[in-house]
Amino acid sequence: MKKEDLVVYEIYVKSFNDSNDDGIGDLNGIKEKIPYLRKLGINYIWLTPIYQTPNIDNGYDIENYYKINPDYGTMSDFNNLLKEAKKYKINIMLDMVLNHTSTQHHWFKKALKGSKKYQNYYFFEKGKNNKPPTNWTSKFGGSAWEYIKKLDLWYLHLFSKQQADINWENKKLRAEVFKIVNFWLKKGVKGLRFDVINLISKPEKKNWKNDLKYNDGKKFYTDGKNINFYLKELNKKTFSNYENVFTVGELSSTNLKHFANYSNPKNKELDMGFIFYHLKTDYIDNHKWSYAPTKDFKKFKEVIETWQLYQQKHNSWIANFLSNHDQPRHISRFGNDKIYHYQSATCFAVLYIFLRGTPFIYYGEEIGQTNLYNTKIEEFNDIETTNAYKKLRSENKTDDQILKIINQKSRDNGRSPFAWNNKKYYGFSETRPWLKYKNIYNITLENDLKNKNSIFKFYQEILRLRQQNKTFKLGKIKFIETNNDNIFIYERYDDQKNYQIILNLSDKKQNYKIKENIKIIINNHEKLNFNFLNPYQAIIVEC
Ligand code: TEU
Ligand code: CA
Repeated sequence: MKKEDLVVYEIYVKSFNDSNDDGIGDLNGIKEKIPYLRKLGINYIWLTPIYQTPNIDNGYDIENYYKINPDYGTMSDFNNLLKEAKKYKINIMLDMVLNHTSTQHHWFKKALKGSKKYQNYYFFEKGKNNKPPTNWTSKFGGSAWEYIKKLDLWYLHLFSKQQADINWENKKLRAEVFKIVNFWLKKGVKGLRFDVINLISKPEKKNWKNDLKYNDGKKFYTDGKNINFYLKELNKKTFSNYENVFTVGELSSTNLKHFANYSNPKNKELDMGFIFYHLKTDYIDNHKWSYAPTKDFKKFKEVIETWQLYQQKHNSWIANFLSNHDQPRHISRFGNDKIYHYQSATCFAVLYIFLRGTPFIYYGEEIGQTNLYNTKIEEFNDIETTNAYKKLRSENKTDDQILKIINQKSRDNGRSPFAWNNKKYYGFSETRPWLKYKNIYNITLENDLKNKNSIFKFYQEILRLRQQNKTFKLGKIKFIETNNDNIFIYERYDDQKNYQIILNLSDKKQNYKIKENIKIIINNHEKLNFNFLNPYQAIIVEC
């Protein structure tokens, strides 16, 4: 297998399928659905963290990297899942959270007891005049430093205070990390997704400085000084020693150049990476926790085009996606999940699946699962959201105003239990699931398959098309300018073929002249009019 052959399906383990009816998705639940995933046409499953955890950040706070979270099953369940997946020619990609551990991890506990060795696995620092060492902020709100009174030291946490950043400068720590990665590779894991991996290189210890410009510290640790060295070492000591392992880095706030270095094969770092700029186009003044009243595709298209063209030029590789476990559902966010459910689900699928790079499908999008549309604050679960709520309250916003914002932006939107059928809890479980999901439009796989227009079947069709076609896997990409922000057109081509992907991203007809005598390969509407595009119309033509 080559990297261009991968089609990855991300599973939020907690929410996919519950095999023992405790309301929490699990490994056996996933195993039951392997044939379903094969039918869809994917060949890799990325599992969000499956390790022992106190669950402050749903598993992104790891207590023991060698143990399975008992809510999800046992090590033998995991081995069986690997085996079953292999039968169906599906590989497993694990989530490696190597920027921080849970504060319940035994390293951290030893550090708290005063062990210098383990304090040096983390960043324990002296404060300045009863204040933290720097003014940096946590990505989940508040200071990035937490004070430990009995040590009179502060430790660094870029995420919640239960997620302490680990010190990659320390060789011993790095050796421990490589041991963890090799443990899972040895079992037959064939993919690794590295959580916020470009944040692992912090400044040298003596160089802790306040961020005078942005007050958040990002510039000091994003794509930090030794990052390329660490990645090369990780590559060399772990996954390069195994056949057919593919890696993807979550690259938080990186830039074009750094991205290209991480994923250019000649650098021997990573195979590909995620970027998020196209998903920040609905942040108002760069601020996530704001309500975006309209959709603006101008910026969105610009970001995609800029990144695609730059990475093509530099022989690097993008992991393309519109939804994941940190994002609202893209059908609710960019499409119209009520009136144009089928059309917008299929339109946005075509948009990203045919870009140059590897498509990452997020569970549930293949049936057009939507945002939560909660009516009460208490219905939210995610730590980022609950922290944001407190912050917004402190700014004197009312609950109604806040609800409007978090219904649009919360990560919980993307974490609802998969709706398999029309039973009480949608066939996810016999018990009330861990996260409430009202499913206001009653979207289930069962209903979708009964519809004349099935989103699932459309995904099957376009994945088949992509997988059978060299041009979509390896061809070049170019973008066609239009004067219309709602129309998005790009071409995939090589010596033999030339395809045009033509999309109307809006819920209104858009004037557009299509050449006659062309061969239509994909169309998500029954008809084709040569003078305009229907709402959310997506067509692929061979020219
Ligand atoms: O996410 C990294 C990250 O920066 C996210 O916080 C993201 O930017 C944010 O949700 C958007 O508002 C990774 C994981 O994907 C996420 O689930 C974890 O919470 C986080 O790292 C910490 O491990
Ligand atoms: Ca369960």
